[in-house]
Amino acid sequence: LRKYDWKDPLALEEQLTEEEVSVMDSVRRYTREKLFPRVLEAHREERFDPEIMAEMGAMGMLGSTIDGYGCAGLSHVAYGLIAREVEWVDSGYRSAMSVQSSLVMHPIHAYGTEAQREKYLPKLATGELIGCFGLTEPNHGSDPGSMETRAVPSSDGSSYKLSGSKMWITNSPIADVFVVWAKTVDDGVIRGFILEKGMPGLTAPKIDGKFSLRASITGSISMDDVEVPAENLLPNARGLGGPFGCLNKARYGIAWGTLGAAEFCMEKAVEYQLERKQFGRPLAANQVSQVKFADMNTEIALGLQSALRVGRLIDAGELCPEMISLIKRNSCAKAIDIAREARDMLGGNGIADEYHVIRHVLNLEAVKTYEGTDTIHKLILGRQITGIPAFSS
Ligand code: TGC
Ligand code: FAD
Repeated sequence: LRKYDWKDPLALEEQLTEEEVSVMDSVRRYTREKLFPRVLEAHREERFDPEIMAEMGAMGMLGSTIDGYGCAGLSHVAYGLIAREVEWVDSGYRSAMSVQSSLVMHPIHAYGTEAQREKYLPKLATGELIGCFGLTEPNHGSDPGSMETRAVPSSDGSSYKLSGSKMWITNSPIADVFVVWAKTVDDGVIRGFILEKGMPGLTAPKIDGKFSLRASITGSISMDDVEVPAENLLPNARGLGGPFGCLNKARYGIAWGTLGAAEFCMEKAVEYQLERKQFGRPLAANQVSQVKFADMNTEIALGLQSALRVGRLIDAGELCPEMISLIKRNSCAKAIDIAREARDMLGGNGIADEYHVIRHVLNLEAVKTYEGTDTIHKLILGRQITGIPAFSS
């Protein structure tokens, strides 16, 4: 009989390739030795250190599924494993990595010209350039199809003038490259544009006072007649399928990442309850604690298996957006339940940032909301089950 390993209950590691195990191990070393020691202060001071992008770049963690242009050309399973290790430390660091990889490098690679790929991808891969993705607007979050940002083509077709604003944009205050989605006024079609820091009329102020993802920087984007050369249009994206193609990748990464946060919280609760004694014995000796640990272990193990299954399908060219909705919302919901339960199991210490669990609880609130809220992903599944879209009349 095999021995049960609660740190890898369904033997996930045996289902990985040698390369995937090696990526997981080296990213784990980096995140635990170099990222984890910084996160407490970063969270307290609401600060993201851009140097982290360069470090991730040096590790091959940015745009890791892209072949060429200085990228690692890894499998989507490896990308998921990277997200899991980073989010074990903090969802905000995973945010920075996934925006750069899935929401900035992916659209340039998938929808851009060869010249755009060569200009931007190598520097985004090293972290020398930082990118952001502007889809959400102050008045349009779950319903990006109603966006108000407009792109007016010049009479000679050599440029576009972009006007509008984007809200809740990860990395925008420190971004060099902005992938922005706007409707071209002549046809009302959503198109993607690459904007660069310093373009006249473009500003990206920071949003202060977040109680979630404080180690990630978030801002808005304001565009006041920003003149964008026509060569900065992403030619191969038309309609909502463009931004959603990017969201598929990022949502998939979140499905792995949030389980990393859940693993951290469970490990912390086990360690704490084995050490702390009340009524003359370890808290972990109570049946109620063991039942909670069994539930956590089960949800994490099943969640990781489902993320692995979807990753293997993506690598086989069988991406199914609804499967991604299923695992994104499930991982977020299970991770937030586990983090809250772990917080309770640490008693009063559970609310102290030095124990890190409350930070994960707070972070997971935002992760449950961005990239499509829990409700929106349920409605995406509901539409497939019933054939009736419930978003609007
Ligand atoms: P709908 O009619 O469903 O679709 C419009 C067009 O888009 C296509 N499409 C997709 N294509 C690829 N992948 C997907 N997942 C797709 N979903 C839809 C669809 O085929 C159609 O194409 P066509 O050619 O027929 O026009 O559109 P809808 O307007 O009814 O939208 C429905 C809904 C609610 C599902 C959608 O709007 C939605 O998903 N809303 C959530 C918005 C969202 O996720 N925003 C995320 C912003 S970015 C972000 O949060 C980054 S956080 C980063 C971090 O820090 O980690
Ligand atoms: P709303 O759409 O106004 O939703 C409010 C509530 O109503 C939610 O509970 C929702 O589930 C519910 N709801 C909405 N429609 C329906 C319906 N039809 N039926 C039932 N319930 C419904 N966006 C980007 O473009 N780029 C980024 O980099 C980015 N980073 C982010 C970082 C952070 C920290 C946060 C918090 C958000 C970020 N976002 C980003 C925006 C994010 O994607 C949106 O917040 C999200 O899509 C929800 O939109 P909203 O906030 O406008 O909420």
